Amino acid sequence: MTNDLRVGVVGAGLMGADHIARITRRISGAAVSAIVEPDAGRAAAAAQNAPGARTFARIEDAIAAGAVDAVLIATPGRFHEPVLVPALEAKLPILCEKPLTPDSASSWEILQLEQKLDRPHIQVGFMRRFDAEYQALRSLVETGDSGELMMLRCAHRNPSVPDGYTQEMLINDSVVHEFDVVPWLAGSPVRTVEVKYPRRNSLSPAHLREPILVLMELENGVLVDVEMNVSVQFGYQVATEAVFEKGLARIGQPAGLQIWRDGRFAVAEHVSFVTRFAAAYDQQVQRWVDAVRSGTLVDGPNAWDGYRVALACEAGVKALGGGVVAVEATERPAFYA
Ligand code: ISE
Repeated sequence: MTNDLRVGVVGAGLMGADHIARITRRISGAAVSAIVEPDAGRAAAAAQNAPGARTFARIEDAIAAGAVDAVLIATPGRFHEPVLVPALEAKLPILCEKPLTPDSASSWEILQLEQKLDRPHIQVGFMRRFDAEYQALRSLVETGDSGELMMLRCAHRNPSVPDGYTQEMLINDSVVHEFDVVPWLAGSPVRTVEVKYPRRNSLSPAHLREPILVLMELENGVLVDVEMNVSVQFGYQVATEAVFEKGLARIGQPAGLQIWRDGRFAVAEHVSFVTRFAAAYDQQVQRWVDAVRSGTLVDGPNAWDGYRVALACEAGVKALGGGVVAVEATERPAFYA
């Protein structure tokens, strides 16, 4: 289609390949025009799902070739900044997978660069905000139908993690999602973070001490606990129970076909975030594409949200070593209102 938004996808690993297939098959108004990936084999494999896309080793080459109208960054977080900078300098709209950058100092630098433009250009890929159940829970909090929210009890469970997954990644790669979605749900920033260690799972990789229990206190007094557990073996589960003055609400329960047979009851469970959040990823990318085409550029978490999350993660990593750690308070610049 002639008027499709020409998206350059940077990174063709698990998430990049998933986004390339998504844009090609399920998103309207956009096409993958460029795949930026230094690994030629990976680039070629991903290109099978993106007819007509050109491949480049560097984002600068794709920009110089005039091959992209917008950029979707799906590399690991430590490679985001070298893509964000040239993309912002070229004034391109960006959807950046989480995290914005790996630390608050580099996220701050990105905010400074973005504020030279006429409006925010970066959306951060915290896809949980596009999950229908999370949205319904947020509406319940906002309407006050069940009274005031008092507590959130969150479970974040992965079946297992790859060898390269470190202790800090429990916070920076996993709880990073709760650091975004909890303030969005509860309408209040995180004030403090604490980490507690239950008995260790003997099935965890030898270098990990987990599961962990992350406790957050929000500025409005809501208390949150997050069971972060990356060796549960049985499947992938992200669930929340919200405790209100007049009731409870639950999201993230197993859904779909229920089977009773041979004296047993079964419902399928997810085994990966790719399927658990597939509909949320679709919504996120479709709304971003629509926003870019309409000139709004961002429809979801922005770079300021990404910066706030980076501050919370820094507190969370410190809290892995013990104690209650405060998250630096900040004032949102008018640019991000
Ligand atoms: C992974 O990077 C994700 O973003 C998933 O949503 C999360 O559940 C997982 O723990 C992370 O490793």
